[in-house]
Amino acid sequence: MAVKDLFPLSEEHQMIRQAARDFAQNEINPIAAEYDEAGIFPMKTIKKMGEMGFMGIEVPEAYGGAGMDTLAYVLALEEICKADASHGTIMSVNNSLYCSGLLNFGSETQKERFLRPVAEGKAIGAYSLTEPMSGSDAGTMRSRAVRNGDSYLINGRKSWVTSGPVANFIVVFAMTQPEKKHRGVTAFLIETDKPGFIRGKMEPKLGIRASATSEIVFEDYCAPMDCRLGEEGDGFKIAMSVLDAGRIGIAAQSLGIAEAAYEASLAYAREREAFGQKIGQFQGIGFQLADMKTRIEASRLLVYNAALAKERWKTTGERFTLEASMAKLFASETAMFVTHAAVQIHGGIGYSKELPVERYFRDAKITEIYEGTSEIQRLVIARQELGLR
Ligand code: COS
Repeated sequence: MAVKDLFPLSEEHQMIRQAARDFAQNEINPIAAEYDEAGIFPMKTIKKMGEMGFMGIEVPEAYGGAGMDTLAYVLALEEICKADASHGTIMSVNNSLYCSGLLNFGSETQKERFLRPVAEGKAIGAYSLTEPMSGSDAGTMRSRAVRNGDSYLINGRKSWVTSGPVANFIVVFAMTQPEKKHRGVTAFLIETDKPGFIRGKMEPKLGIRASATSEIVFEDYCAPMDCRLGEEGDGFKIAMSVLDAGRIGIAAQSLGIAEAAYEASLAYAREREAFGQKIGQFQGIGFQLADMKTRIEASRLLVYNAALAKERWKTTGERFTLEASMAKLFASETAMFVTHAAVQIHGGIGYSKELPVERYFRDAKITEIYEGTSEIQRLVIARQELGLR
C-alpha cells in the first residue's frame, strides 16, 4: 500500500526512479547473491550505471554528469539499494563523497581532470578519511603531507576505503600542520596509478561484500600543488561538509534495504501458514509489520526532507548538517530494526542463503557505522540543537 505522497514527484523524478528501479530489478537483483557470496566487485553493472548517468547524478552536464538534483539522487539510490546495497555503496561514495567534494571545492582545472571522468562513469572515485587509529575522532589522523617545493610528500596509512581496491582517483585527507590539530588537515586529489600509492589489505566484511574495501598506503607519494583540494588547513571542514552529503546517501541506502526486507516479509506473511492460518493473521506478526512500515515511512520523510535541505543549500548556503544526521540516524536504525524483524518473520528460511533476507540483515548493519556511527549522529544532532560544543 503506497502512502499518500507528501513529496509529490515531478515527471523527471518519477522517470529517474523508474529507470533505476527497472535497472536494479532486471540487472542487479539477479546477480546480487552471487557477487555477495564471492565478494567480487561488480564492475560490469557499475560501468552500465555510469553509462546511465547514475554515477554523477548531481554533477552538472557541463562536467559530464546527469545534471539532476539531490532528490533525484536519493530516489535512484534507494531503488539500487533495494536490489543490492553493495552496488548502492559504490554509487553513493562515487556521487556524494567524491563528486560532491570536487564540485564544491575543486578548481575549474581540477573539475575537468578529476570530476568529469568519474561523473561520466568512466573512472571510479573514492574518499579516504579514516585511519587505523582515527575513526570517529577524525581530527586525530596521523597521515602526513609535507610541503616539498611546489608539491607535497604524503606518507601514511588509511583504512576502510570504500572502492579503495579499484578507485582511479581518491580524495585523501592528511595533516600538513599537526600542531594545529583539525585546522592542520589538508585535502588532496590522489591518482592511484602514481608511484608511492599502494593498495593495502582488503577488509573481509560481514555485509556489502561486493563493494571492495581496503587499506591504502602512501610511501613518499608526490602530490603536485595543483592536486591540493582547497587551501592548506581547509581539509577538516571539507571532510565534514562532504560527509553531510554522504550521510544523505547512506540514509537513502538504509531506506532501500528496509523496503526490500519489508516487502519480502509482507509477501511471506500473506502466504506462509501455521496453526491453520496465514502467519500475517497472527497479531504478533501483524504488529511487527505495522511497526516496520511506520518506521520506513518516517525514514522516507526524513531522507527526502534532507535531500530538499541540501537542494536549498545550493542557493542559500545554509548547512543541512542537522537534516542529514537525523535522516541517517533514523533510517539506519530502521534498516536494522526492519531487517532483524524480517529474518524473524521468515524463521529458518530467513536465516538461509536461499533467500536474500539474511543478506539484507548483514548489509543493514554497516549503515549504523560508516560515514559516522549512530553515536556520532546523535552527538552532531545534539550539538546543532544546543549550539554548544
Ligand atoms: N560542515 C562544515 N564544517 C564543519 C562541520 C560540517 N558538517 N562539522 C564541523 N565543522 C567545523 C566546525 O565548525 C569547526 O570549525 P572551527 O575550526 O572553525 O571551529 C571544525 O569543523 C571542528 O568541528 P568540531 O569542533 O565539531 O570537531 P570535533 O573534533 O569535535 O569532531 C565530529 C566533530 C565528531 C562530529 C567529527 O569528527 C565527525 O563527524 N566524526 C565522524 C567521522 C566520520 O563520519 N567518519 C566516517 C568516515 S567515512 S567511512
